[in-house]
Amino acid sequence: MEKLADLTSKILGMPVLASKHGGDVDKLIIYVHWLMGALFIGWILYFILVLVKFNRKSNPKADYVGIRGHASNYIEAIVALVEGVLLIGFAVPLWAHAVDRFPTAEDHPIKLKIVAQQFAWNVFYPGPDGEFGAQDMSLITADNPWGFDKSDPKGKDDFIAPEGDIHVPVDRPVIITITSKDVIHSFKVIAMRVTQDAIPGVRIPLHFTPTKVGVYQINCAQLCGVGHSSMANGRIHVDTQADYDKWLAGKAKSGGGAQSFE
Ligand SMILES: [Cu+2]
Repeated sequence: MEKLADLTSKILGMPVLASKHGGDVDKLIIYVHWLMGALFIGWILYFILVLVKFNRKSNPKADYVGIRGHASNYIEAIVALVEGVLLIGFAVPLWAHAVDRFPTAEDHPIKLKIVAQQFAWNVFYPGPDGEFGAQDMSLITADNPWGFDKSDPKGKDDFIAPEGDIHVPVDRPVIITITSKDVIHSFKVIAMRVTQDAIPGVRIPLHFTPTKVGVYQINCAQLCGVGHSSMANGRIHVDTQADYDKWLAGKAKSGGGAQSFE
């Protein structure tokens, strides 16, 4: 089954996979394709059967009773059973993983905040201390557009990743809290098999664990305006832990601090 799934993945041209849970997402997609393929063949066979069995030559007179066998009931039951297995066995656990089973402090997750806007991703890092400084809407001014509380010591080392470039270490869970500054956007990283709408006024967390070092594209999956396509310039750089530490240290040296948000 595993080999057949790999082959199907190649036939379907599935995109690069670089996250831990992504394999299960792909499996669900592949199994749904198998079911759809079986239904496609089944309906075509049924169509041919109907053409042959119920044509005018073999049925010159209409039959008011119709089919007496129970084959269709059995087939229907089997299809419903397969659909039930896909739903309960694959889709529900995936959903539970996405919304319920967030990494805990013991998993040492990387925590980020993303604020989408027309047409860019503002990526906030908590800095070496791993904690974000306080934010409050009432603090928003022309020179403090994100409303950071500059008296909060936790915020001193926070920084914003330039040009929507995210750096994360490989094999460590990433939790991103997503919101939007203006319209509805959608944070989508195909390689990580994650998609989450960015909605103004709502902060929604998502999580994934990157498994492959590399650079992956971020897409906006909601048509958000004329510059929508330029949101695809965002990148996730999955680094080795050493490279990530180096990058983080460089950021800390460059000043960091809530001031750098201005
Ligand atoms: Cu967008």
